[in-house]
Parts: sequence; structure tokens; C-alpha cells
Amino acid sequence: MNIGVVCYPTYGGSGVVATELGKAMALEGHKVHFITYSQPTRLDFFNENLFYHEVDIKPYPLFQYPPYEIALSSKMVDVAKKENLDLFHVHYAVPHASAAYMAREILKVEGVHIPFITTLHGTDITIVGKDASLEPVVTFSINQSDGITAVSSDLKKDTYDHFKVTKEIKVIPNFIDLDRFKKQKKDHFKKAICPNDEKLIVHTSNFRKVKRVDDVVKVFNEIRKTTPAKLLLVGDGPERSAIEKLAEQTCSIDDVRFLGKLEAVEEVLSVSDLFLMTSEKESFGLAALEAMACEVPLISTNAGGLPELNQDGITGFICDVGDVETMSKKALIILDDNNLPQFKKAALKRAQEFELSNILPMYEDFYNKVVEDYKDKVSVK
Ligand code: GMT
Repeated sequence: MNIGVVCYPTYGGSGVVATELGKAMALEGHKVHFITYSQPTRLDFFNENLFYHEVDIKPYPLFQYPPYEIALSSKMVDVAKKENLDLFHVHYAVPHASAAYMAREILKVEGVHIPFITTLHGTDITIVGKDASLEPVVTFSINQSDGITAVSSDLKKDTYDHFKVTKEIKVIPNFIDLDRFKKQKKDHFKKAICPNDEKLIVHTSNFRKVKRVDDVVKVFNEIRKTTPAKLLLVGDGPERSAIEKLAEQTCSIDDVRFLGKLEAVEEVLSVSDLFLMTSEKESFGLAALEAMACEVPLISTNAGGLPELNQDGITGFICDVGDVETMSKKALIILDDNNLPQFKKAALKRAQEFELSNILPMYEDFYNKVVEDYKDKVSVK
């Protein structure tokens, strides 16, 4: 199959899922064409079945906001014709679903029939998309999609609750490549960060308000009242400087380290004892799954799809959003040497259920179904 994939190329869950899925499809023999405004971060090697098409955004003095969505649709039309695409798969509804709708309709006029699948990832539904400034277009373009997937049952429910979506949404959870995300022997690294055998707590995110990273720092401060511990904060984003300030004011400078955007996050996870995901909203929690695959148990909130991943009392604990006190108490239960090995084992076991090879066939079957259904629809008309 020739597949056109549209995604955000930067750091962020939806772009990672899109790129990893495209790479896996390419290994299955499909030709995968990424269409976006810059090279996706994890698309940094050669494969004969992988292609990258850059969307040209031309500035013009009249434009305060250059029309990215139109440029994207135009590029999609262009790539579809040149590369004989069978399907578009767009990740994150805003504005990719409406761009895909526009591309599909333009192609239709020219006698080229290509369906599109929209994968809903999270904030495209829970924050950005439901804002009144965007909602009518988001609802329309989701309903116009030839196939819709959501990364958790909770996100599917949220979509039906907040948008007048009349079509079936298929839940296909996110996945993990266990060849990459696995516990590696990095004892020297652990020794360097935790010279006195302290427990290592980790958080990775894009430091947006929705992640409530201040709660991570607060929980850490409670933990280290009882247990010697260090905190590693991986990632970058708008809240980072505020969090740095909070850490400076409340922690010892030697105990907290900001690592910024790390490519080899699995190396840090390999030596970590506990992952904190304190988000206010989280449709799936890919960063938590990556941690679990490296045998790191989890304290998460009960937001969104997190309870579909984290098993309370087994792979970690689930707490109410903002309940720092309970999170800290439960963290200490996990970090107790009598309990930690059991939690680590369970985290890995759970992560194995989301192994790429289990999830890839779901997407492949869905691709085939959408393409066949669309052919039938077009031939009936
Ligand atoms: O919030 C992020 O980390 C980025 C965001 C995105 O769309 O790029 O992530 C969302 O999609 C991820 C991949 O499906 C999910 O694992 C995240 O849970 C989801 N984030 C939120 O819902 C806040």
C-alpha cells in the first residue's frame, strides 16, 4: 500500500506514534510518505520504503499567519498524484483532519479517490479542538473522515461527549518497540547520578501546564523526607523555567537535574526506580509506557486513559489529579526494597501487552478495511 502520513514532526506523543507506525509499516513492505513541515525527529535513517515531503510555507508581507493548512492540503494533493497514494493517515485532528478533507475533495474532482483516516491523540480533543474557536471545523472534519481511531477508550468517550461525532471510532492503543525500550545495563550511569545508592525518580514530558510538573517536584520533596532520592526531569517546554525556579526554591540543587530533550531516553529509564506522571489530562501516556517497558513502575493520576495502562496496586498506583499527599505515600510503598522488584516485573509484563507486533496488525487491518469500503462507496456512486 502507498500511505501518506501527516503528523507534527516535533517532539510530542502524536508525532512519535505516527513516525514509529510509519517506520513499522515500511518494514512490512508498504511505502510510507511523511508529509509535514520539517523532518520528523525519529525519521533519521535511510529505508527504501520511507519518504519525506516537506510542506512549503511561503511568507508574504500581508500574512500575519501564513496559511499552513492550505499549503498542507496542496502538498497532500501533489504527493497523492505523484506517488499514487492509496490512503492518507493523519495524526492529531487539528488541523490535519480538515486539511485531509480538503485534499480528498480536490482529488475527487480530478477523478482520484483517496480516503483518509484520522487518529485522535489527546489534546486535539480534550483541549485544543473543543475550543469554540475551532470546534465546528473539528467536528465536521472528524465526521468526514473515512476511518477514525482513538488511542484509548477514554479518548473515544471524550470525543463522543464533547463533539457531535456520529461515526464509529475504533480504539487502537499506542504501542512500544521492546527492542529499543528495554532495561539496559547502565550501572556506571546510576552510580554517577546516585553515588550513595539513592532511589532514582524520573519524569519525561513536554513541560506544558497540562502535565502539572510542579506536582512532580512536590511529590519528590515528600519522598526524600523519608527516602534518599534523586530526580531527573527529561524534556523541555513552556513550563520548564517555572519548574526550575520551584526546584531551586524547594530542593537541594544536587538532587534535581534537568536533562532537556534527550534522544536516548531509554538509557535514563534503564536506571530509574519510579516514573511520575502527574498530568491533568492524558489520553494514553506514551512516556509512561516507555518507562514501564524499561521496568519502571508508575505513580500516575487517574486522568484520561491512564487507568487503561497503569494497573492500580500492580504496575504502580493511580491517584487523583493534584493529590500530592497520596501520590507521595504510594510512591514510598513502591520504593520499599521489599516491594520494588515485584512492581518492576509487573510494569514490564504490562508493557509487553502493548508490543508493536500486537498493535501493528490492528492498523493494517483497519487500513485495508477503509480502503476497501471507500472503493465500494466510490463505485456505488
Ligand atoms: O501531550 C503530549 O505529550 C503530546 C501529545 C501529542 O498529541 O503530541 O500527546 C498526546 O498523544 C500521545 C500519543 O498518542 C499520548 O500518549 C498522550 O497521552 C497525549 N497527551 C495528552 O493527552 C495530554
